[in-house]
Amino acid sequence: MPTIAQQFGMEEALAQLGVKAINDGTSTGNEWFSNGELIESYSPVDGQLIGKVRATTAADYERVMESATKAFKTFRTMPAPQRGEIVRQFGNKLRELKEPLGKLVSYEMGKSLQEGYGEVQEMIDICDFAVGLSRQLNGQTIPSERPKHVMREQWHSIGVVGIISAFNFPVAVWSWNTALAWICGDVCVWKASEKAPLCSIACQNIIAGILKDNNLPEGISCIINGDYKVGEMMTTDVRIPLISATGSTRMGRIVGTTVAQRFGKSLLELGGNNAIIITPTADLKVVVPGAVFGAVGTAGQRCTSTRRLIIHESVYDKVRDAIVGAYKQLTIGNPLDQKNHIGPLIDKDAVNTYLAAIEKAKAEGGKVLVDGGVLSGEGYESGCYVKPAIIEAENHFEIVQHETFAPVLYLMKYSGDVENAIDLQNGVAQGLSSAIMTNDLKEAEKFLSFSGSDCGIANVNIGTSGAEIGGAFGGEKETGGGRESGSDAWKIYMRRQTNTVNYSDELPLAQGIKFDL
Ligand code: UN1
Repeated sequence: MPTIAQQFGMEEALAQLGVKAINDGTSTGNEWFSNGELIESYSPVDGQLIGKVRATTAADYERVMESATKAFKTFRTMPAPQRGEIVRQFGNKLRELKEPLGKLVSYEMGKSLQEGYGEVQEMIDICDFAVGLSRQLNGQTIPSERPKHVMREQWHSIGVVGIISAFNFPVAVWSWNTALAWICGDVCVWKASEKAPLCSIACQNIIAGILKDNNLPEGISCIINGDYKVGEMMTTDVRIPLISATGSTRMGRIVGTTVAQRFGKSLLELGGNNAIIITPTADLKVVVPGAVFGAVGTAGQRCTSTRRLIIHESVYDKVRDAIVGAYKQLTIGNPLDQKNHIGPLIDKDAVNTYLAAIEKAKAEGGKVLVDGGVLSGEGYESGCYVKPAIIEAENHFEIVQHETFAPVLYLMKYSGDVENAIDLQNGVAQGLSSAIMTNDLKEAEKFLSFSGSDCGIANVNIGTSGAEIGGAFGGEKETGGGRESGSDAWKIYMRRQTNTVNYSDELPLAQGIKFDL
């Protein structure tokens, strides 16, 4: 019997991506070195060892930072549209390698192959976006109150950008940051998740080839690997003016305070507790796929995953039955096999967290509508496959107030006006994504108004996950307040400078102050 890796051409994919059995986990571009311990990457798909990555030591990190700080000095002098050209080539290379890279994401992280390809597509999309943006890093001119004076604003490169990414989007989140940072003239140091380190090797190989073809120096794209201690090297390092970190609220609290203490900037994209409000006029044809994909897509391991459905009492039974019915159609198994909807959780710790959440919800009075549990037997040998669960619960339950990175969906009722649903939706500490299903214009606009959803993302007749790259991505409250990818998120990768130029022969002071000598 061929193994899953053989059946789905993983060996060829790894070879195409330059991922070896043992890889150095530290790189400044085309140079690779690493003196730390080996991190083993096991696939949650079949429990097999895919490869090993050598972690970054303090000395390796120093070498990276020397290279990055040096590269910044030249990279920032390159005209922004020329930097855009590099990102254009990177996007094209990703188009060529979409299949192997999508497969690696799926096999190392466990998301469905479709979602693995989707993640690479997100990388391609952000590259295209960044290429256009490389000609639009515009400042403004501002009327001066003084005669013969000009005021303007410029955006300058900021320096070395430190990126800390999570296992659930092991390639896309890196590219959201790098594509923008590079066109802005910054250089990047990426600490990938130790749960998906091979993805970082593959990405670095892709960009390193492009940098080499363009005779660009080492240090523009760097990777480091290891546990949180390697991340700490960056968060405490005054040479890194911006840390962009994706992960749990617990991690973000530590990163945010550490970076703030040294007056660095941070872009935090942390936990979500995303709800869909389902109103009496909601169309079930939209509600069911939206809610189900939101809750079980990526096995509930997106920060945008749907955790709560807030359903109007008048349609509660109908919506509940439709969702429960749809769960019966779900197939769980090898995510590389496109007949399956749901792959495994990332590891056994995640499985234990999932099981504990279900127990806690029950203990708090939750009523199980679709029972969870760990799957075993043929195809489930990794021990990471779980059944998506649905639990009727109350918003104030402690477990409902927390983000559990697993497919556990809480159902709750609201009565009366949509404001009551919005109160429930906002009644959590997190503020990433939210949605309303309605055909009532007034309800939709209330939800989007200043007194509506308090989240960074608020959708109408769309689920909570699956944002496009063109919008600014991120959330409020414990989600951390950062914005990545589209809109004007590029500004965080630059520093703003206000210039006032006097072309008169006098020195008039602002605010009309007289200072005669
Ligand atoms: C994440 O889970 O960290 O909106 C990012 C989405 C994806 C990105 C999720 N485009 O679901």
